[in-house]
Amino acid sequence: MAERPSRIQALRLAPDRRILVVSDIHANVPYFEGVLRMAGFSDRDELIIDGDFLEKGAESLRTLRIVMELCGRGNAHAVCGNCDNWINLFAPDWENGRDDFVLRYMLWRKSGLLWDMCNESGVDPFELESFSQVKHRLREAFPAEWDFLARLPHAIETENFVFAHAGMRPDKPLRAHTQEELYRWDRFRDLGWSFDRWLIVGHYPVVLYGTDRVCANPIIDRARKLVSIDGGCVLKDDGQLNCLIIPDKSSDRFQYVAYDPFPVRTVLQAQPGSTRSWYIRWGDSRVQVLERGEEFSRCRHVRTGYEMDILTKYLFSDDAVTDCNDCTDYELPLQPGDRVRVVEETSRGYFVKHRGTSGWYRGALA
Ligand SMILES: [Mn+2]
Repeated sequence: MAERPSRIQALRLAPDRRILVVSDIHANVPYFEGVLRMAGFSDRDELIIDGDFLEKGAESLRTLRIVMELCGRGNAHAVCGNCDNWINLFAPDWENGRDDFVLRYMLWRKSGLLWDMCNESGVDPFELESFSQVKHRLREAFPAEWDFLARLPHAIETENFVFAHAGMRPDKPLRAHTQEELYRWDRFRDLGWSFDRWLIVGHYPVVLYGTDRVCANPIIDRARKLVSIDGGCVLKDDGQLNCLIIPDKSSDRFQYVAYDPFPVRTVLQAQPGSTRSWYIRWGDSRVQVLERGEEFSRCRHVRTGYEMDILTKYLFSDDAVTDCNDCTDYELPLQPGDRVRVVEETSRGYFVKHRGTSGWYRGALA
């Protein structure tokens, strides 16, 4: 794949304005609207949309138009993530062999920007001869949308901050980065790099950095000036959309709010919290089913041998060895009066979130 130069946008901000940062909206309009409401977003704030506002969720084209509308007002600024880079379909060095791959992706997902554009414009990808025809029809049908995507920067910089979707190299000037070096890093935090200016990234759900428990809140690493904010919106059943709040362009006294749609209830009994737990997660989710039950199944995590009961509906297949949804047996330490967000209600208690951390609560809720 070609190494494409990046576009970097330098942003001059007025003092005394909050900077709100959201990433990885992934076409989830209710979460996006929910988190902006919680943050009290208004014309007096700046909003950075730190990449991956498209794909995976239900409403890519609608999300794009909302982002375009916000950016058109002047106080919102979007960064291109790896899921937003559709304009590269029309790059001179685009390899036509990749068209097939894109078409297969579209037909498999049955959602996403190209799918939505086909639906709205009445283009049937099966009727045209090649994907090349499809994409050129879509380009003609949605000029404003493609123009917006073509102008998206791959990073936004201010005096004290860099907003890039996935990461950057500390040893290279920002403007010398390729697109991929800004929007495609896995486990970026594990590289151990530190930065002179604060680097704010999304892309890699923060929950995946956990080992024995699951927390979706932003990870703020003061020593390395690195903040990871992807709360796993759309990708995780118990995920959330985080909004990092920078109080002013020269402040690093960060706060955040997080949106998820789960009902909030009140804990009635104290629970000590587990001393031993495990988190089975995406990419490392192969389990052996020891005993399959209707609601829960006893499973052994193949790589570690750790055994736990997993909701049977979280198992991906009926096979004896299968992958499963992200899950944990962690029991949260809770006090009466604690407010929790209920993700699952089962015969063995509630799977809840407390301050961003997911786990089981075996008692009663008001
Ligand atoms: Mn991404």
